[in-house]
Amino acid sequence: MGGYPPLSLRLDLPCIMGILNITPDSFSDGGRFDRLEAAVARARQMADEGAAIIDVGGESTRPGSELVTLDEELRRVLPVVERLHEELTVPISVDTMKAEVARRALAAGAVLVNDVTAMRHDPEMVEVVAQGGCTVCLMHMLGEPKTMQEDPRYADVVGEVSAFLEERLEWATSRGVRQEQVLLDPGIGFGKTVEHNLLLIKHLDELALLGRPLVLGSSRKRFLGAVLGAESGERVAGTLATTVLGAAAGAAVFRVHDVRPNLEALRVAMAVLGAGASA
Ligand code: HH2
Repeated sequence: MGGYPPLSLRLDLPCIMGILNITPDSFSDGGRFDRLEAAVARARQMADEGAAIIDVGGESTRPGSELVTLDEELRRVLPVVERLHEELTVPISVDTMKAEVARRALAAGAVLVNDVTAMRHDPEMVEVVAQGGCTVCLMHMLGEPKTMQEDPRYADVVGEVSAFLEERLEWATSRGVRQEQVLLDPGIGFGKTVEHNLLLIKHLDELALLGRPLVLGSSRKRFLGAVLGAESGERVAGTLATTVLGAAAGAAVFRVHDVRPNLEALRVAMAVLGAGASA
């Protein structure tokens, strides 16, 4: 069954996944040690604010970004996962498309692999996840990060994203991954226009019909700036609107930068949605 820790993610209630980006520009210009300390402090703060998962990523997948080498990604991610595992009790997710990074992060204490390529990038990823028995998030992306925002087109974005996620779920389960390990994500901003993103959030409930918990990653993304007519700024209030709509549609995990406000919005949304249930 592999030497990894047992699955320790409970998703019976919607929860917040805090984003921890370990990219050179993420934490001021300190050296490696300073950056490690800053990352640990940021993770601790997000855990204190109520994050149920910390998602550690060493490779930016923003539109137009370049990919990093395996060695560099390991250098960025592993020390952070090790320290968080030692010092915090919050479950750790690793945001990677590389099987070796996932394998080493799981061995260091991570319990979730967040693969924005839905295991299409690295042929060994599926075996790492199947053997590790960890949770895996399979996300939809059209194209690849460097070029995905160049004129993305769909005839029916919701239907196509749904069909893609269904296919990836079947593909994974036919290769030894259990259904219960899998989370699905529409991939907000990954090869989508503003309208595509809005439609996916509007119709999230249709993706919930796939029967697996949904992850929503809309935090501070560009489409919010486009709606608000403000490209700059942190777009926190815009993100909260999507969190509330996502909660109403039954999404399970909200991947966000701003933990406290999103958790508060989620709590209120859940209280309203649950009102009367125990009367
Ligand atoms: N979005 C980003 C990265 N990883 N993972 C999932 N499951 N869903 C997402 O929507 C998602 C993701 C990109 O967002 P951000 O953290 O703002 O940028 P970066 O790639 O630089 O980390």
